[in-house]
Amino acid sequence: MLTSDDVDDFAQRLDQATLEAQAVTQLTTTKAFSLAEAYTIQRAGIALRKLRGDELVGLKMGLTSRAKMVQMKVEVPIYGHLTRSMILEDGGTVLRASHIHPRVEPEIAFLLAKDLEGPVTPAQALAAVDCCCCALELIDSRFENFQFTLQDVVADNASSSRFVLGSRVRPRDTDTGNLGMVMTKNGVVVETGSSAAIYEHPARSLAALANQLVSLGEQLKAGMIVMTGGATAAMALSPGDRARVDVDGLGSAELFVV
Ligand code: OOG
Ligand code: MG
Repeated sequence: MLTSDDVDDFAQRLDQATLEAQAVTQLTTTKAFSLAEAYTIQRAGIALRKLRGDELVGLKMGLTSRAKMVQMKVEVPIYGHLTRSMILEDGGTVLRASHIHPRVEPEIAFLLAKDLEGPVTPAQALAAVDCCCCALELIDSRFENFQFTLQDVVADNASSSRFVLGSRVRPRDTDTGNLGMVMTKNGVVVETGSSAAIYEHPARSLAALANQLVSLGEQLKAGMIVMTGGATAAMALSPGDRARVDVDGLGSAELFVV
């Protein structure tokens, strides 16, 4: 079992790694910990961001598609916290030097009109949605070689770094269940897929998040953004790259790396 000093130490280590863009060794090689403890470390890390004036704007699901589970060799869906400083406007630029080994993945995001409390079915979860949009998530594991165990990646806030929401929002009754998704790098198609890859349906990912939060004392609130998880494997980025996602009926989102 971790002591509260262990939790603080691990959260600080990951926070420093983020601020300095320096990879660290997986935490679990220092001391084993449970999944519940991993989420405690994650929340401690978010508390450190809040001390710097950052604020919670939403939550994300991760490892909800087979492609992501296979790529990362972790087969359990997880969630993380999204803060205001992670928002990048559509077409915005990120510095390669501020990241360790950035990757980008195509996603569907929901904006909530109402508080959402589990247990809920996907249909009930959708009733709390205001609108949906396409999104890109920039992930940047704080661990060496982008390798981690389930506990490590949860402690590391599910590798969150930045995210871009597409500007074309669609109403909640838009069926996001099987939309074609194309991700390009510098105009060249790198990944193609369907939103069906996201936990069978992005709404199912949203419901799973609400249901997971029940036992953890956290809530999905009206106004929050929920990223439902990458539909394909993530794509590595280098300076000069332009990454873009196009989703059937939802438009596009893009970002640049310098
Ligand atoms: C973990 C985060 C996964 C997703 O959409 O599947 C994730 C990782 O791949 O580093 O955000
Ligand atoms: Mg993601």
